[in-house]
Amino acid sequence: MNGAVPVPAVWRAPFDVERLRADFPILRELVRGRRLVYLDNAATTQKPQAVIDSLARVYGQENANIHRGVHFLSELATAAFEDARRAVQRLLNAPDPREIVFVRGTTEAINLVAHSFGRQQVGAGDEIVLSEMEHHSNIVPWQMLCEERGARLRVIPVSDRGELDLDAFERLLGPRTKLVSVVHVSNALGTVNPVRRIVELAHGAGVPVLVDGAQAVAHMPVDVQAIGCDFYAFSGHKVFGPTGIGVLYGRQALLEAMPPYQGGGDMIRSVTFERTTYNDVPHKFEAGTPNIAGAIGLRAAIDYLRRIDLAAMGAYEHDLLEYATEALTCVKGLRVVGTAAEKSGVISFVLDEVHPHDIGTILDQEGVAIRTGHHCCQPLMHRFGVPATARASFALYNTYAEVDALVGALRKVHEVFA
Ligand code: C6P
Repeated sequence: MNGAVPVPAVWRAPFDVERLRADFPILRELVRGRRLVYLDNAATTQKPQAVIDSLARVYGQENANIHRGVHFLSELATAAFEDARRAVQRLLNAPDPREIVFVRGTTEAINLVAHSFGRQQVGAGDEIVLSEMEHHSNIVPWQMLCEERGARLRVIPVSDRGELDLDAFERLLGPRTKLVSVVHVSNALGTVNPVRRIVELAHGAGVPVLVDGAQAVAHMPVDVQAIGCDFYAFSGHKVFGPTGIGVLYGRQALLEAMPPYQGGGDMIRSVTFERTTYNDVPHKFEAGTPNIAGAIGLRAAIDYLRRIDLAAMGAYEHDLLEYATEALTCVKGLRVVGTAAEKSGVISFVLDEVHPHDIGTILDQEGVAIRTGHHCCQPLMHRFGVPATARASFALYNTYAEVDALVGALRKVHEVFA
């Protein structure tokens, strides 16, 4: 009953994908009578048994509210929750656990910064720099802030290959820039952005940087100190953890100076009708009962990732992506949207004369799960002149055979539309 998952030694290369797949029970499921081919990992990843077990253990044996009770279970749950915070700190190589704020997900993390840091720092005429490839979660909160404050968004353009124009970025930085907020890995293109360089340029102009890491953490080691960013956001459900839990990393000095985001229990030190004083960071930003089981489940996912040789995983995913890109490029009438030199995990594509939703529906009949639509990146779709794309997105448990199944299913699309 201690909430900790034993961590065996790291698995060494060669990357044993079949052994990994056995850890994910859903991959044994049949969909429409066929073995599931799950290629929608950018939307959400599947969960290893260790994460599923951790949730069952919390609710079956350890459930209590945290930071409140003096009883045994409450102390146990509090310790497990705070252990989870330290596990996230280690995952991101953050200097201090107080820099890890638990939130619902990437969306809430960005909203927290927009409401708290944004309202404090951004005034009329100020500017926030984003990129053309941002997810709506990293556009709309800033747009709402700009509307409220009379500030404006400046947008880093994206090239035809799906890469950021860093010269244009440098020109956008100016005395009115209050924050740069960019995605680490694009969910719609797969582009891996040079976040370290972006931070360097922004800091050179005295501007803090938020990195949206929603699509990065499951695919590469992330080191917030090496990146040098001021804020980093990700969602638990995209790194093999539960939904409803996510993380905002923030530099301690910034978090200390920021006002609370929401008011309520746990974020206070003392309350009278005249005045409230606030708790220390990170609790100042965690009003109300948090997703306790979610944080403990996320810790189980992090422990699971710690057992994996991330360098071998990265090499495997890279080869799989290359194989898939080549295989898809051979499909008649198919065009890949997003051909950046540095890519991770995602292939977006369009097929002549076939609407992406029709592709998705026909693939589903074959047991192949992909996502179709604008991927919450309407400005990016506009940039590429398409209303939507079909998107296959990969994770560490996907295989070459599944890529072949995708290609085979795309041939069925051709047959239907011939
Ligand atoms: N992208 C996709 O299918 P939440 O919903 O808060 O966990 O994550 C939001 C988010 C923010 N940034 C990026 C880069 C993302 O990819 C996402 C979620 C999913 O692409 C759902 S739209």
